[in-house]
Parts: sequence; structure tokens; C-alpha cells
Amino acid sequence: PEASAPDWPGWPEEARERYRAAGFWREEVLADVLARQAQRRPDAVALVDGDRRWTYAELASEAGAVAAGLHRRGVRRGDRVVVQLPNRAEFLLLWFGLQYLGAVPVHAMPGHRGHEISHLLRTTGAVGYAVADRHARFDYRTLAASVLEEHEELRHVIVVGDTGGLEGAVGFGELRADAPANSAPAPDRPDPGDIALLLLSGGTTGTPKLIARTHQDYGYNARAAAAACGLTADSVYLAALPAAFNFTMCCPGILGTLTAGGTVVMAPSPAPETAFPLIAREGVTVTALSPPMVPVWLEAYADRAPGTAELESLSVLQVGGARLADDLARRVRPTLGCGLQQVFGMAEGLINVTRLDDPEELVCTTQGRPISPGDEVRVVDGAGAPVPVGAVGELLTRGPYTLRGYYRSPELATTHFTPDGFYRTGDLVRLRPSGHIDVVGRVKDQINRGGEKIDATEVEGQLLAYPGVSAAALVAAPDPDLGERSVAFLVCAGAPPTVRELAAFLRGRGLAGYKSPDRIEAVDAFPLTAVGKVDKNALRERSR
Ligand code: J2J
Repeated sequence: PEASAPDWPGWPEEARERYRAAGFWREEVLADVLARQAQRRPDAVALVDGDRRWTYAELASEAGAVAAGLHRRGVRRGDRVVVQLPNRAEFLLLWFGLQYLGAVPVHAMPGHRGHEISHLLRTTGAVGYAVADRHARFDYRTLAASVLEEHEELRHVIVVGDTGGLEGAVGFGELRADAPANSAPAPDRPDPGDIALLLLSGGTTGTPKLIARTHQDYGYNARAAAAACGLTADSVYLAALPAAFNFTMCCPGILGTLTAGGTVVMAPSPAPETAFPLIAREGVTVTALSPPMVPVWLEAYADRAPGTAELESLSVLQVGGARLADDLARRVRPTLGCGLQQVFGMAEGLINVTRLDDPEELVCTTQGRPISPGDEVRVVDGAGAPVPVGAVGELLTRGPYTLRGYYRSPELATTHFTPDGFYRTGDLVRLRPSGHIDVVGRVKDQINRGGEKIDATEVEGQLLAYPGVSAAALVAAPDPDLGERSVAFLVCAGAPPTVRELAAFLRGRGLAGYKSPDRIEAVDAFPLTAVGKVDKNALRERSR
């Protein structure tokens, strides 16, 4: 019997019974996914990183060794560990090591800095923080050193690579070597209804919100997404977007591929120079990109000498995270020679995908339909009343892998959820008669910068700290490459800062770089709506 932890509202008993009876939820934890494959296909390749490879048996044994090392250092079931690692094998070795212990990875993005990491540590009370030594010209050890000082509960800093003498840090290799052979700790098995991982939401309330995903809901998400994407034991998935992203992790991504018994290949970057040779060498069959990379891939492949067949093995290119333009969508199959699958998902749960056998017109112009028969979707007007099929409204959803409330944020229960448990996505959509969804806009105060979500309120709070700035509003402006870029409207005494000055200032405050405004517009005052709020629609018009 899974008692719903006080940290987050789980599903009501009636729904839990329904999801179990329908077979959506199983009496399984995420560690079982790997353990089962290690039994069934011990010698099949599970994971590839550069020249390093792990069979399922090896991956399971490594995860056990990592679990043992963590256990010896005092990490226990239910403990939270913030994981901020690039796409390297260690991401998965640590992730499954934590799963083997029943400990909870908290997914941070590579671009996060002190502001975001401190928030994650504070909100979750994490005992551990895992980083790479250096990645993408940034030294994560300096970040680790600064948060170590501020967070008392943080006892373990794990560094993949060289600890650089950072006090209190343990090297990933050392952690693993600590464990004598066959010393996996006695299983302290979590309940399938327990939290298996914590994901960060795009957020629209001023501080990033966390999403608790349980073993049974995330395990189902992986299975349902793998089925909708046609994954099998022959599938080879290239993890090109950050592994910590819910899309890359589970839709179907890494976990879906392992669920199907396939192979996961870690790509350090989605750039064609890196990804194309990996696809050719490893026989990659499926990968996922965010929309800004699509024209980059199309152009790079069109420029290849005639007859190159680097992408020959690729059968599906998934694209999601932001709206893909129809004309780009139409060029995927003719240029890359593979199928397109649009993915409209969210860390909160609901995943929509176009099916591989959908008519080309739907594949190129819609963002898919829900992956599970248990997904319920409603499209409503501003007053919460359903709109007719074909009309635009806000998408509401509930289902077997969609949250019922944020982690440690009871105050968001009424703003982000309906009384009957539907999550308000903040997305404006139109439903086709086939059930396919067109994403046409949003009501949430967010900028979607090529798939990276920026919470306007959070950044505005930071902008107000800039000397002389008395009011700030961040809005999205259309951008040919990223879809959207951020524009900061500032009311300031004296000359406004330049983009670079502001970026340096925000970096100094520990804010992730992608949240820095792309453009600055100084104004004397903001246009106001009839009720006296900043008229962001008017600002958006002005930013075009
Ligand atoms: C338009 N907007 C989209 C799309 C997401 C799979 C894929 C993406 C995410 C993700 C994810 C969109 N067209 N195809 O978690 O598992 C916008 C919507 C949505 C928000 C969620 C996955 N795909 N979006 O992007 O939690 O506004 O998840 O509500 O980062 O991205 O953002 P996030």
C-alpha cells in the first residue's frame, strides 16, 4: 500500500486502482527495468560512450557497484542527489546506481548555475550533487565548491573526472572502486508508488517547480512511449539532447530504449559533425532533436557529397520541445531519408506523438496525440468551459503518468490544477477530429527559446536587482533560428545596460546563461491593461 507522501499529492485511490487494473501501473521499480534485461539479454549492448561499451550484464553490475559505493558513504533509500552531468555513460551508471539504492536523482540541466542548483538543493534537501569536472568550457567544480558552502545537508559531491582537489569531493571512479566485488547492498526496495526521480518544470511562478515522478508512472511512460515509437531490441537510440531532459530520458529516450532491450548511444552534442558519424558507426535507428537543430541537420546533410549514406540506418527523427515549423517538417523525409515523429511533451507528464503510420499531412502539421488510452485531454476557454473541436483553448490533462500536484508546493494546487485533478498545461491548442493536437500558443508567462523554457517572472525578479532598473518585463519575440528569443523591456534611470553588461551581471548572480535577455528595450513606462497589469501583448507587438 503506497501512502501518498506529504511532499506531493499523489493520485486519488480510485485512479490508482484504475491504473493498476488497466495494466498501466505495475508492481515494479525502475531498477527492475535494467535487472530484467540483464537476465534476459546479458550480452546485448546496452550503452555506448565513445569507445566504451557496456552490455546489459555489465551495466547492471556497474550500477550495483556504484550503489554499493554510495551506500558505503551513507546514501540511503529516499535520499535526493542532484545530478548535473553531460551526456556521458556516467550519467546512466550513477542514475541506475541511485535507482538500485532507492535514492532519488534530481535532474539538473548542464546550463544551470548557482541560482538554479541552490534552489534544487534547498527544495529537495539533497545530500549529494554530481558534476563533471569540466564541460562546455565551464568548470563545475567551482560551482560545486560554492554551493557546498551554502548547503549544510549536502554531504557528497561526486565529480566525474578530476576532483581538482575540491575538499569533500569524491571522484566517480573512486566511488565505484570503493566497492569490493559483489558487494551490492542488501536491497532496500522502494515501493512502486514512491518517488523515483525529480524533474524541473519550465516553471511560470517565479521559482522553478519540481515534479515528482514515481517508479510506476515513469516506468509506464517509458513503456507507452517505446510502443508509440515502435522501439524493439534492435533499436539504437542516440541521446543527442541533454540526457536529463525528460524528452531524452523517457519519451521514449534512454529509459524507453532500455525497456525495449535496445542500445543507447551517448552523443556529447547534437551537432552534425558529432552526431552523423556516431549514427553511421553505431547504426543508430532513432534520435530526438529540438526544432532549432532541424534546419542545421537538413543543411548539413544536403551539403554532403552525393552518395554519402551516413544517416542510412536512421528510421525515425523525433522533434519536440517547441513548435516545429510545417515547412521544416515537410523537408525531413525527403532530405534525411527517415520518418519524422513530432513530440509534444512535458516534464509534468502528458506526451503526444504523431504515429509512424499517420498520414504525412498530420505528421507534418500537428504535434501528435496522447500516447496512452489513459490520457484524458480537455480544451477549455478562459472560464474553464470546453470549446468545440477545432476551436483554440487551453489544454488540460490528467492520466496515469501526469502529476496531480507539484513537489513541496501546495500553494500551486489551485492555480495549476482543476478541482477534479486536471493539470493546466498553459498551452493553447486546437484539437483535430482525429484527436491530433496543434499547439498554437500559450497562456503561461514563459519564453520557449528553441525548447529551453524561460520563466518570465523569475528573470524579471533578477532584472530588478540591476542598479537603476525600476521595472522589468520579459517577453518573447519571434526568431528565425530559435523560434523565440527573449526581449527585456526596462524602465531605468539613466542609460540602459547593454546585453553583454546585463549578461555579466546575471551570470554574477548565478543565473543560467540561457535566461539572459537576447535584447533590451528601454522604455519610459509600460503599457497597461484595463485592470492595470503590464500589457505583455502590447510589448510583444512592439518587440517584433
Ligand atoms: C510546441 N510546444 C511544445 C511541441 C513541448 C517530450 C518532448 C518535449 C518535452 C518538453 C518533454 C512541444 N510543440 N512539440 O518533456 O517528454 C512546450 C509546451 C509544453 C512545454 C513542456 C518530453 N513540446 N512544448 O519540452 O517540460 O509549452 O518538456 O507545455 O521542458 O514545452 O516543456 P518541458
